[in-house]
Amino acid sequence: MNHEHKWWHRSVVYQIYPRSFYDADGDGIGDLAGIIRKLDYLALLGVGVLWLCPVYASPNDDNGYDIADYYRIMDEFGTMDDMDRLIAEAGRRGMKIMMDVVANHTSDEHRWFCEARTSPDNPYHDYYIWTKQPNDLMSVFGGSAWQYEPRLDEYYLHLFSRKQPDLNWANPQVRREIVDVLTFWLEKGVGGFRFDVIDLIGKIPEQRIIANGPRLHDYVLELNEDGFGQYDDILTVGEAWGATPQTGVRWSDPESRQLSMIFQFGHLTLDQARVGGEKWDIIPYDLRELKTVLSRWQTELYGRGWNSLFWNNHDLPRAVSRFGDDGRYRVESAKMLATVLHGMAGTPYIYQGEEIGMTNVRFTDIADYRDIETLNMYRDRLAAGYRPQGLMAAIYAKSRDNARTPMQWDTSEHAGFSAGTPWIKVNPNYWDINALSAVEDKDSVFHYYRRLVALRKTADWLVYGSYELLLPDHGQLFAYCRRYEREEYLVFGNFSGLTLTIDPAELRLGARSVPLLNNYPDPTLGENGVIRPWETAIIKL
Ligand code: TEU
Repeated sequence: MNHEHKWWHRSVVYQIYPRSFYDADGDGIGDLAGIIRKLDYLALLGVGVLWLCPVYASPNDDNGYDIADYYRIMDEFGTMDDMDRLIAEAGRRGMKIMMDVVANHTSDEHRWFCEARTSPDNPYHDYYIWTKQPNDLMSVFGGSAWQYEPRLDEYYLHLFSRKQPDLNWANPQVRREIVDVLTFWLEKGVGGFRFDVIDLIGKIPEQRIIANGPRLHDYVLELNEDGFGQYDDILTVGEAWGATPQTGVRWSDPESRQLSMIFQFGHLTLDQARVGGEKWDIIPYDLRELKTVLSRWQTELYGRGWNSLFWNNHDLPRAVSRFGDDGRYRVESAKMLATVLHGMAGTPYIYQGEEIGMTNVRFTDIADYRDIETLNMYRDRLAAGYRPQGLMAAIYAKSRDNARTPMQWDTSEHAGFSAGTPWIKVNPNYWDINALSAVEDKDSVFHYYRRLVALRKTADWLVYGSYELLLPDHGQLFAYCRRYEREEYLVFGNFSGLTLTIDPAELRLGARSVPLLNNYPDPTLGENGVIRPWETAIIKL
């Protein structure tokens, strides 16, 4: 390793979707006071950072990813006093707060945009991106990315919803404003930032350059040097759908003064049609490809950059439903996915509910869905002649609402999330799957995650060891070795419900192998080389 050790090399980040985490005041919407009440639960899990999805004032066209004021808290979530209290109370328990910075766009209700659309001469007009001649760019949420503004006889760019106009990063004042936002939150004592769709800020729409624009890294350098780089040890992570392992090095090598790490999505787009397909056009994924993608990131960033490790977030379906078995082997497969991910080099992220093995949801009535992306897709594809049944199947597999149903706390009404009526229905399986029973059961997914989180705090091999993929052509088994100084560890996971037979020597297992963590008793493959359904282990060789 050629670079300095950082506190976040040993930490695990827990992502909170505040709207669905815990509702302390009974209005059906999670809030900051609710997060404060659950801090002891999070401290028990052992995580070091809490990433909050946006909590700023917002009309909620995209659940807070449309910010109307970066300096105010959303009314439903509480007040700035609550926020200060959350930072302090988390800090007392050894946890830092990571803010979600949505700076590619604002809400159309942001003061800047309200001014911008009044006149081409208004100083805020140039905070956004306008044209007289819209091209064929499409919005991620459907339809044209250009919206006509009759008052100006111009169109503004919105890569997301019409209520999310894109900021013009070529304007130095815009960049100054965002640095000011960062400084405001840093002064409050937050420990990190997650930058929403950061790879889009260098766009040149007239040339159809959207991700990875030519000045992207100059802008990020500026955020670093003038903003968070002025403070010690800030953890930063950028959402970068368009990243490759090569650009990943640039993003995360400390020498290029960009971010601590990025979120890349190469492993999470393998189950969508390759040619012209969107996430809704689902194909089965191939484990060999999944291994190739994750292994490339492991080896290419080793000693140069730093990886983030995640299966889940607020935009993605639940991993246990997507890559595991959310029925009979739910517990085994949730532990397996956790092991294979946390066994790698990088900073792991746990999305709320993942630590108890929460699953996808199936609402039979489209009216029970809330997500703008899901609802727009359903409307547009229905109009284009798709069958409702097929659309519902795609929604069950991929809707962002799979991740957004309320956190399941206990077996009381609405899973103990709210004393009121939740803004989105709870998953009815909360009888089986909830935090209270997980904490009480020492063999639960929760306690397994706890052990993984704890291991990262002490095990140098886990944090700094090299990575080598084993059996790359095996279609069900994901196995790799980590090596550090004279120690060697095996991590394996069976990504199937099949019983596999593997020669123990192929996994370098020998008489001296000692299991550290496993989801079945005695995972050393015995004499017959048997790996059971969804079996996983970490073994010292
Ligand atoms: O997501 C970026 C993004 O491109 C998503 O729309 C993603 O492609 C899609 O959700 C996958 O299904 C970020 C945020 O994480 C997301 O919640 C926001 O809606 C989006 O930016 C706009 O701010």
